[in-house]
Amino acid sequence: MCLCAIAPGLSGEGQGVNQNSPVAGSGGGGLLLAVLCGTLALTANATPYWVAYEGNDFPENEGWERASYGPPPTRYIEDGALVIDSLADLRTADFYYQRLAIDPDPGERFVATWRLLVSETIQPFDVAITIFSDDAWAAAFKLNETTIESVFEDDVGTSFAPGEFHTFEFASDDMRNYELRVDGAPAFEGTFWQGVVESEVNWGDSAQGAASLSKWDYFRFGVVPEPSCLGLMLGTLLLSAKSREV
Ligand SMILES: [Ca+2]
Ligand SMILES: [Ca+2]
Repeated sequence: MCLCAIAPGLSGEGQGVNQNSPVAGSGGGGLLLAVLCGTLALTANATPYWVAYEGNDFPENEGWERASYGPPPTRYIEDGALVIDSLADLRTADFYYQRLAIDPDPGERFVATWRLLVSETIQPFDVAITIFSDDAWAAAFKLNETTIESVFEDDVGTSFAPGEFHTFEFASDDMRNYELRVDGAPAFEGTFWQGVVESEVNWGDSAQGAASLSKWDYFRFGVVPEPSCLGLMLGTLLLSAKSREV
């Protein structure tokens, strides 16, 4: 199996982006060795923005690109979650990606958050999430029933209880360093790896040679104001309101 071969899809317009608000959105991916080097036209993306897939329909119906290799998995929507069941065939990979400019500007933060249950995995890992910055720095995570690990770093990861959904939140101010929280608590920090693929977010069954049963309650990403900036803005607003009162 080759998780490190996770690379972006072959077609590329980003779409389904909901600007300005953490609401609903869209996504799709590729499993080829990274051969695309910024030659695809990207959708201009004013920041902040927010894209949210909520598991109520298949991702390709909500603006995500789909990359599927080998026999298609069994997929269905269950209780507002997308179920991807590839246990029947190790050759299957099936994942979803958006290609668009994703980086935060100064004073902003890139965030990706997903709620996921990996019920079963054949081979150590099959499910993965990859984030490629606009200048091709990459962070990727592979998950199984009990573990999330950084793909491009050694011994960076954490474990969690099996058999239940967990919430993961990835955040980066500079697309070089990141922090990852699990169920709201800080789990680990890490650094991006210099790759060759630009401007993509993908998630799903990302490996051929491995199989899994995963349930995706949601996958959301976007750029939001940094908490400190938000506080500063609010403070300024309060001060100006107070000065008007005087
Ligand atoms: Ca697979
Ligand atoms: Ca959901």
